[in-house]
Amino acid sequence: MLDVNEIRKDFPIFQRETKPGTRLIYLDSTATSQKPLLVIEAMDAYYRRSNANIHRGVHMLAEEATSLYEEARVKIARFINAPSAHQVIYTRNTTESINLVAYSWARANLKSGDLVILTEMEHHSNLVPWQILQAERGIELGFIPVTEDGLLDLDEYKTLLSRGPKLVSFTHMSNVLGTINPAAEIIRLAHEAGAVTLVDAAQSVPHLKVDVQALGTDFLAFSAHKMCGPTGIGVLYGKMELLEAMPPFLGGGDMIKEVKLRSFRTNALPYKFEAGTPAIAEAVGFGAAVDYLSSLGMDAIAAHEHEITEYALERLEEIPGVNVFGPSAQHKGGVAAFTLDGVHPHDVAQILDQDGIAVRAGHHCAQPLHEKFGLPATSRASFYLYNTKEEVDLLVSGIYKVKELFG
Ligand code: C6P
Repeated sequence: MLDVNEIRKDFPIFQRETKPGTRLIYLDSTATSQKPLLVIEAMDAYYRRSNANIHRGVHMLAEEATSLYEEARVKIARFINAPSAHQVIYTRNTTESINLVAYSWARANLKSGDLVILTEMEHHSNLVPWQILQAERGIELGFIPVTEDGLLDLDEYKTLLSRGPKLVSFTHMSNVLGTINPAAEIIRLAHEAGAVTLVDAAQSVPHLKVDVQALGTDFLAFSAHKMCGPTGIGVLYGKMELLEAMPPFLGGGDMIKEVKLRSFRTNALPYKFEAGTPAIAEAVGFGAAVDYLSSLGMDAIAAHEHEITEYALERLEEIPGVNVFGPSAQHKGGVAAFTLDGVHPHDVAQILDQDGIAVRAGHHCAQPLHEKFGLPATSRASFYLYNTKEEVDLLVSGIYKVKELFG
C-alpha cells in the first residue's frame, strides 16, 4: 500500500493554505493533478542547464536537450508497454491526440456513410472532432448507450457492430461517472467487426496500469497533466502500420525529410507528426512524472484510489439529499459526481471552497451525458494518490455545512 503521508510531502502545493489557517483539500485531480517536486525540479534543471532546441543543432546543449526529450519518450513507451518509442507521438494533450486521428487517419480512410461508434459518456474531446467530420464528410455516428447505473450497454454495442463500423472510439474511464469500461473486450469485439479502435485514456493512464499491447488497441490518447506531469504535452500511441500509412497532421519544421519549393518528403515516425518546436521542458517533466508513478507502482496507486473511492461513496450516500452518479466502486475509478437536492452544484462548490475544499462544478465537458441524466450540472470530487480518508471526511462535513446554509 502507499504511504500517503510520505507521498504528500512530495507535493509542495500541499504546504500552502488557501487562507490563513485553512489547508488545501484538493479533490479535483480529474481536471488536473498536482505536481511532485521531482517534476518541477526536472523542468527547472532543464531550463537552468540544458535549454536548447532539439534535433537541429550539433552543439552540446542541443544534443543534451534532444537526449532528454527522447529519453522521456522511451520512459513513456515503457510505461504503456508500447512495442517501440517510435509509436509514441508527442501532442499537446488528449484533445489534440484525438484530433490527430480525426484529421489524419479518419480523413484518409472514412467516406460518406461510414459508421463511427462512440459512447454516450464521452468527453467533448471525443465527440466534437467526429461531429466536425460528420458535417464535412457525411460520416454517421452511433452511440453505445449508458445504462441507468452508469455502465455501457454492451448488447446495444453488439447491435451497432453488426452495421460494420469503421472506427470505435471510446473513453476507458468516464470523467463524470468514473466508470472503468471493459476496454479489452470492447476492442476485441470492434476488431472482430473489422473496425479500428481509439481509446481515450485521459483518465485511465494516470490511475490504472494500461498496457497497449494487452489491450490490443490501434490508437490510445492521454495527457501528462493528469498524471503528475506538466500541462501542454500529451501522447498519441498508435500501431506502427497505421501510423506509417497516415498522412501528416500539421506541416512545418521537423516533420520533413526534404523540402523543395513545391513538394516535401515526410520524416520518419514519430517526427512525421511533430511539426515545429515541441514542448521540450514539458517532455522532460513528463518523463519525470512517469518515473515518479512507476516508483510507486500503478497497482498500488489503483488500490489506494479504490479504497478512498469506496469510502467516499459510502460516506456521501449517508448524507440525506445527496445523489452520487455512476456505478458502484467495483466498476469505478476515483470520481464522485453528485448533486445535493435543492442546491445548485456551483453553490456547493463555492461554499466548499470557502473551507479550502476544491471540487469542480458544471457539466465537466460531458454535456450529452448530463442531459441523459436530466441534469444541467453536477459537483464532482475526484481522488488521486495523495488523497486521504480524512479529506473525504472534511468533504462530507463541508456538504453538511452547505445543507445547513441552504436550510
Ligand atoms: N477532462 C475534467 O475535468 P485534455 O484537456 O485534452 O488534457 O483532456 C481532455 C479529456 C479527454 N477525455 C477525458 C475522459 C477527459 O476527462 C478529458 C479532460 C477534464 O474532466 C478537463 S475538462
